[in-house]
Amino acid sequence: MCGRIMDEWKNALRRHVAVGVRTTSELIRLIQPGDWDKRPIPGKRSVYEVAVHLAVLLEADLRIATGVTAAEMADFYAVPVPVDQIVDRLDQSFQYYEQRLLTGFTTRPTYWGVADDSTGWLMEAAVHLYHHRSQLFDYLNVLGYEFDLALFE
Ligand code: NI
Repeated sequence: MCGRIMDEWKNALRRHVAVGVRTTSELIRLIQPGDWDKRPIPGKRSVYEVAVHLAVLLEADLRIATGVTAAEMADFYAVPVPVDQIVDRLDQSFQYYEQRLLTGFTTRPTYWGVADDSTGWLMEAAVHLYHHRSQLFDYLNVLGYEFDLALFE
């Protein structure tokens, strides 16, 4: 692949992930104190759990992509994220993602045996972010939130 095309897809991916992060932050900032523990879909993640999952997944997925163990990921997920730090944690994950997007990284099979290259993992993390942003968007709608947010640019 020639350098210019490489830059094009990296720039495009960074732009779309940045939009996903910004709009996710806007949704998280809307959440009222009494709603964090609600489960709009019974048996599925709470509002808090979806927000924290969104905050860490860009970093988590790229760590998994480097072949870390299940125990290392359990430690990663066990770090508590207080409600008032979720947006900052999301920004931190985006910085982690952006740095690896720009510099590249070496992948190894996941602890459950899936192998992919760095491009595949960067795409996976992006669609994963948008998947859960949609989940949070739906949760807030079900809970009666009214907001006007442009989800795509
Ligand atoms: Ni997920």
